[in-house]
Amino acid sequence: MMEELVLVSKEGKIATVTINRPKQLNALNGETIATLSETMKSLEGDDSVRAIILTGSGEKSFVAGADIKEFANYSVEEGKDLARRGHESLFNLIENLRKPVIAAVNGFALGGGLELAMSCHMRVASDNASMGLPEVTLGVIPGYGGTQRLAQLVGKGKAMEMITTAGMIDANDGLKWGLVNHVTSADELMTKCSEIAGKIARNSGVAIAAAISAVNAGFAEGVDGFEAEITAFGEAFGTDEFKEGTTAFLEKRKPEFK
Ligand code: CO8
Repeated sequence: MMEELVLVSKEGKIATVTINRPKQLNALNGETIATLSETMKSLEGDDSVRAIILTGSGEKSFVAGADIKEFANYSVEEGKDLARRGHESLFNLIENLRKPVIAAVNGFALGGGLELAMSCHMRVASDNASMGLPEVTLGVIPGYGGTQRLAQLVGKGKAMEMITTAGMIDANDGLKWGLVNHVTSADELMTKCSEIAGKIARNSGVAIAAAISAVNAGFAEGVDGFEAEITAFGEAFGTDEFKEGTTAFLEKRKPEFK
């Protein structure tokens, strides 16, 4: 029987998505990207899910990159098409998902793998993680948003160094550089991610979706992030969750967000 490429499990309001090609270190082939995309869309529409953890199967790798075997013989047009489809169907989708996605980086996060982790809303790395964008060793450049999102996270100088040297950094440098939010032991990784996801799940999902959109607006070309914030802030006053959150505070009880 064919192994499923993407596994989904749910515990309470938290869904865990596991990329499941451990023999290929979870390298992203087209089918895995398409399945991940469908999985994320379905979880976005699932009212029982409030936060998502994304990780890789096995103890060695989050994702070791795009599947080199698949694109090794591509033409210029095929390369462009592959990158554009990836951006649209998965990487931008995750970045703009209405529910926070936490990357649990459990080993190698290289090339498209680091780009996938960077499209998530936050990253927690185990202390055996190695992260880098080695594309220039293959004669290609990061094509799933790495040139943009790495510079946003660690600044232009460090991004230039990582991309041009193709070097890998460990979890502690990732933490120092702002690439990851937390570092844990391998054993504690999923617990830490669940703890963060649990905090998220207690808050207003409607407000969280609006906040994600406002933060992202500041990085979008031709969009005024401050204006986006003002609009989203005002719109929040018309939501049931605003009524519940403020009423609960005034009644000295915990809010119950649906
Ligand atoms: N693609 C395909 N197969 C891979 C990949 C990959 N990215 N990474 C690992 N594998 C496979 C290996 O081929 C090997 O398979 P097999 O057993 O059939 O030979 C298996 O996984 C295990 O790998 P190794 O034996 O190499 O394991 P090691 O522990 O010796 O090494 C490394 C681990 C260091 C992670 C090593 O596997 C490696 O260097 N992998 C490639 C890393 C890399 O260069 N990643 C970037 C790829 S390019 C990319 O991601 C571009 C993104 C943008 C694309 C935009 C659209 C084109």
